[in-house]
Amino acid sequence: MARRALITGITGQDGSYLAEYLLGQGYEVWGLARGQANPRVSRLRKLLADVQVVRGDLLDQGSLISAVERVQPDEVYNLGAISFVPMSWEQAELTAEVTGMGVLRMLEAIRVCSGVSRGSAASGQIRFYQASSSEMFGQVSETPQTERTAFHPRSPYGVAKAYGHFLTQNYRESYGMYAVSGILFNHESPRRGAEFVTRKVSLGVARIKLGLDTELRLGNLEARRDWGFAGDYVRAMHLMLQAGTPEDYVIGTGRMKSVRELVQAAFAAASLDWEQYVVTDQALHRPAEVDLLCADPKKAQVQLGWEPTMPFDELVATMVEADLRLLSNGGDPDQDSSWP
Ligand code: NAP
Ligand code: G4F
Repeated sequence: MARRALITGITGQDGSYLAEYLLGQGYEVWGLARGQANPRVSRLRKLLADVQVVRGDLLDQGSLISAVERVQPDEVYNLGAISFVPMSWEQAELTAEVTGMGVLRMLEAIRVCSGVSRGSAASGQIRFYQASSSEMFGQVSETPQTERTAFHPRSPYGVAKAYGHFLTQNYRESYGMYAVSGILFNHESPRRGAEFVTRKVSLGVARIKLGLDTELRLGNLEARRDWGFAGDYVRAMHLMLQAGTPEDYVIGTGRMKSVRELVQAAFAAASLDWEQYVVTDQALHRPAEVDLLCADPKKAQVQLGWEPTMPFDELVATMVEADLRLLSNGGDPDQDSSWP
């Protein structure tokens, strides 16, 4: 019988790549989607008709229990979150509820549905993946960051992720559950939300190239990130749940670039000079910035055999080309119109 996976955050970037990957591996894939008429579900269905959808919300414990009872998954991937860092200052409580407490609700749903209690054997149980984030490192104490680097989150989002991370570890230790966290560094693709800097830049470049805009307004150009391709990172999620023992892993490329270098690469991909178009705006700076993030993914390379495949320049060029195609064909990224 096909193995069954339940993915929260199915309508997001990673949900789509993970669903695509697991379907290719022969899984029966179920996605948890919220709302009574979520337009992003139809976008997903256009891309991946074989994904089955179950309604539920990380804010609603009962809905998660019902989803687990209905799907009877072998693996649960908790990707659902308020994931945009600036929004976490504007809606800190909601971020704590969805991104933090949502992890508790999902773990409880699994625990209750598999009859796990303190001291009970937890063999043959549902395996759980938590989408932890390099944002937990925040103001970094060392570079590159490993599984042992201390956390110093710099946003309500980072704090909520740290709660989810420690809780996942705690359920593993308290109940013997197979529950792991992937500490993923920034990963991008043509399906990335338009609010994140890589996609904001690739869309901005495409608009300027097509004569639809004359400038691109950005915040801090000096921040540095370790950017990889989302398609590579979902393979790591799956590998973590196939390992003999449940452990946490850092996933990233080990290479750091600044936002300025991202901008240069993106404009160069469209044969444009970025300095003619980019305007910096103090209003887009954050109350507390994460200045740099750089992964040491050695543990995942050695223990899981995981490797990233797409270099930074290729990733950026791929995103610019995809947005040139999207806009040339009349697509509207703000309307969640379609996914490449
Ligand atoms: P994304 O595109 O922003 O997707 C977020 C998903 O969460 C969407 O499907 C959204 O559904 C869902 N969601 C929001 N509120 C929810 C709620 N109350 N109940 C259930 N689902 C809810 O994020 P992503 O880039 O795919 O990232 C996936 C996960 O990895 C997130 O947890 C993110 O924090 C984490 N992460 C991402 C990165 C990265 O660089 N991409 C790095 C480290 C960690 P709607 O469509 O209904 O809004
Ligand atoms: O693309 P960003 O918004 O991503 P950020 O904040 O690093 O968070 C992403 O990666 C995390 C993993 O480290 C995930 F957990 C999280 O869910 C999300 O996927 O911003 C990247 C950098 C920041 O330093 C920001 O200050 O780009 C800088 N930036 C400069 N101008 C900008 C802009 N960011 C955005 N979104 N918009 C700008 O105009």
